[in-house]
Amino acid sequence: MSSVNGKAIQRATPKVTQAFDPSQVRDDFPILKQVVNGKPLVYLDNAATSQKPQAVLDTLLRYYTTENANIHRGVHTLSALATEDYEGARAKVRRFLNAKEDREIVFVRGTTEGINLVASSYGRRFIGPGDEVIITAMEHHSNIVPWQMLCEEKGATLRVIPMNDDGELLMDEYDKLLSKRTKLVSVVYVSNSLGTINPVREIITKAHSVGAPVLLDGAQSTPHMAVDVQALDCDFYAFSGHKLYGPTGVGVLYGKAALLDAMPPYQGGGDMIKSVTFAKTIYNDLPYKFEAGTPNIAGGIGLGTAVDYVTGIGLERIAAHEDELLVYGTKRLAEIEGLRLIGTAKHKTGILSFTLKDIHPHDIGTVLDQEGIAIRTGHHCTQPVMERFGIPATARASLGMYNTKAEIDALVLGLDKALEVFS
Ligand code: C6P
Repeated sequence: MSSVNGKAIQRATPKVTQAFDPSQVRDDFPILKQVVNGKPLVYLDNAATSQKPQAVLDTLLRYYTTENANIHRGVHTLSALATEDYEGARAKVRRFLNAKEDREIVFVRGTTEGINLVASSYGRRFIGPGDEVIITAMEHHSNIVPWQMLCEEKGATLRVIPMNDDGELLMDEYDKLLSKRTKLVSVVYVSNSLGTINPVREIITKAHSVGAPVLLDGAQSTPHMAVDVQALDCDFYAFSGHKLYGPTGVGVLYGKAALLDAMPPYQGGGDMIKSVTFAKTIYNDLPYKFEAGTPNIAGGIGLGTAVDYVTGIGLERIAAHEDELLVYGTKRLAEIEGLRLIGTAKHKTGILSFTLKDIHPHDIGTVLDQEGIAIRTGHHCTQPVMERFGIPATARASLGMYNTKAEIDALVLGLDKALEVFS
């Protein structure tokens, strides 16, 4: 364990694992060779979306140049090839998450759609007046608004687990919120604006003790740590391909087969049916029941390649590297006078969210952009988190597998420049 300003920083992966040298992977990402505003690109906006390795780009090109066709429909060769690759990608994701069966892997547009699917389908069927849904104080809007909409429609109540000043959940408060009224718990695994890794195993065990299923928002955990949905025993798990070095417009909802089976379809249309007459429609089996219409075929296949790529390097090694960078970045930022780190949980991943004196985060972002450094500024779709810390916005550097200590140094130099410009 390392220490910054007397504060212990616990690593995301307790296992001792050999971190890798990021120069080994940087060559795989063509965009990183880009010059932006006359400076080499320093890409520190990985929580928003990560860059794509050549292998993923090649897959997209190969798909469109050699086998583009609709899936599950045609008898012709291209359709068979595309179907085989798309279903092959599903099997890769199943292995990646260690789900029991391929039919538990539903392709969606991303985390947002995955959560909306559960709120619309599971929520509408199983949540009613007087019931309660529990979320946390650090949710992304996509894990707040769908539940608010559902609760409003059903006369149910949304309960929120509060957090402390470090951005850690108050688990005693969670215990108090749980009751037989709790019908679902939906929690972010890793916070996008604070970097906190939540104690999801404990959250799940406690929710199950009152009979409530748990959805994990895996948007920020999936790219940074190995996830085993069976070991976690979560009931639903949603993530986005584009944060996992895969294409945009595709993501995954994992659900336990028994739950998915009991849920009504989310959307109606082609592919989600076995037969249709004007009198009655028989729905398709899992997972197709939830995949109405032509999906993002290239995206799904590209996500399969991203999974192969990440697995080839090893998530433990990626996490070890990012942890090392997080410790280094936390220490370097602490040296800057007037910088306030937002999100100082003991257990966190590579998110460095901060304010700097009274400089508006957008101004910080603009100065850094002139230096070729990409970060995100704003509320990061977590307005309640900003409110909790009494700030309108933060500047956020978020780390990926290809980032280096030299890039953290460039960030610090850029922040010195911002201080110079705005002091
Ligand atoms: N966070 C960020 O810059 P989509 O847009 O569906 O791929 O992911 C939504 C989402 C859900 N949960 C969490 C924890 C997230 O971080 C995100 C996306 C990006 O932090 C864009 S707002």
